[in-house]
Amino acid sequence: MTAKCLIRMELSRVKPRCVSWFRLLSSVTVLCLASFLASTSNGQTQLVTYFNFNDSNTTADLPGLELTPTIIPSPTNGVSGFTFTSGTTVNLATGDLTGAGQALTVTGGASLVNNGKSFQFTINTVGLTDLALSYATKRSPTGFTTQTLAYSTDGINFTNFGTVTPTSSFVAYSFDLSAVDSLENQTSVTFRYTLMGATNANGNNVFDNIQVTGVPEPSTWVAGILAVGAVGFTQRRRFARLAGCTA
Ligand SMILES: [Ca+2]
Ligand SMILES: [Ca+2]
Repeated sequence: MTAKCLIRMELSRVKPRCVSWFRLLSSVTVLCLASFLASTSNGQTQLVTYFNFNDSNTTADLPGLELTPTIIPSPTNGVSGFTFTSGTTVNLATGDLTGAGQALTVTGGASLVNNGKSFQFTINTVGLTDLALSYATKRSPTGFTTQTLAYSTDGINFTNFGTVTPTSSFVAYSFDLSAVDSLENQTSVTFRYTLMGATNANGNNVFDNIQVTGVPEPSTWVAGILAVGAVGFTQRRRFARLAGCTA
């Protein structure tokens, strides 16, 4: 028996195995793809960060978790400090079972030091599009009359995007930033609140249930699908080569 003949016999033994490898790997690829799709939100709006202040701190809260970021007095021109008072269920995030709890409170401060002062927080929006900010707020009779909202992608240059005139009871305010493409897919996006108009040291504004939402970029999950597909294809070729099915 010639060497050529021996090789041909060996190949005929291996080829049926190639077919089953192909089937197995195709199934694995499909399963990976299905689980990947199930694990993504497929372009639906999701909570990016959330502050309910029910633990009386300024670190973000998601159900059961304590996550960054943290609300801080702005590094330049920051408010003198925060206190916590009774909160609200207005603008409570879906699925948050912790209730009204506490809320972030800023007073006019001695000599009305906090008029014109700011607080802020910074988030990462990589892979996100169509951002929106919402929160509940109210004022006491001598508290700040105006809240100016601004965003920044460098923490230095801010662009105003809204003004809120709080009333004596909690009201939710929402800002759709989906048209502001410069905020999307950024490692650092800062939201800043600047307060004006308090007429008494104890006059205050109260903030609760600050939400930032976004939509995962289509490119993120499409890239994921392509990556899973590419892995499956590469594995198929590798196994086929090992089994002698292709060059
Ligand atoms: Ca609260
Ligand atoms: Ca917290």
